[in-house]
Amino acid sequence: MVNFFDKSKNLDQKKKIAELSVAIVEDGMTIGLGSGSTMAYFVEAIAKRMKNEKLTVRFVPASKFIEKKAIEYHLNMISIDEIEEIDIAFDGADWIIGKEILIKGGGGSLFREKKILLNAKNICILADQRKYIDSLSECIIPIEIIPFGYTKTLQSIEKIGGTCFIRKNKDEENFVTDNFNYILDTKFSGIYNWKAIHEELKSIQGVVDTGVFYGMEFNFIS
Ligand code: ABF
Repeated sequence: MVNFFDKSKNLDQKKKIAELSVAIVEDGMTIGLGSGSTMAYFVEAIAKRMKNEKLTVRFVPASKFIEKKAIEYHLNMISIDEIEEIDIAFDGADWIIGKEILIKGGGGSLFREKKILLNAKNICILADQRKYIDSLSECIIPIEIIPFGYTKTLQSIEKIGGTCFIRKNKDEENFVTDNFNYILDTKFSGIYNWKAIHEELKSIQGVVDTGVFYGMEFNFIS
């Protein structure tokens, strides 16, 4: 089974990719900030660039984690509800399948990340080569669900072939997303049409969204 959480962090490569990516940012842009460890490096790198150049850039953070990082580096932030559109959204990914499907959500921010990417004119995915795969015969899909009645939602997902593990935090309590929801890390075995799985999951009452990202034009920086 492909396990999200079993990846070496490979931090040097992530840092290099992040430092490469900030060159794309232009004065006057509104930039979407996804979440994850590579994006934390991106915040550091863009803050350093902005210290040396006079750039006016606004940032739209996709998670409380990256918002905290951006505050630490004094980036000018704005809410997604205050802007028309995002010029470029930068984000990481857990798996990249054939360059048209991303599997995301290892950090638990999938809903907000998807909102940012869906409202961006351009999308840059920062990911080292390890994340590129041709297909996944087995994969863990993070699914964000409403806490009320979550056991029933879980049973509905298992009825369509998922094996669900409710994500726990470091205190062994149910992990709670920035939207006060739960995450079910769900294993599906056998080569699946991940788009069909996503659509089927989205039709289950109680499911907010899944970590399957597609139907967007992704640009990749590796
Ligand atoms: C985020 O980036 C999440 O969707 C995903 O879990 C994470 C993976 O990237 P990294 O390896 O940089 O932490 O967008």
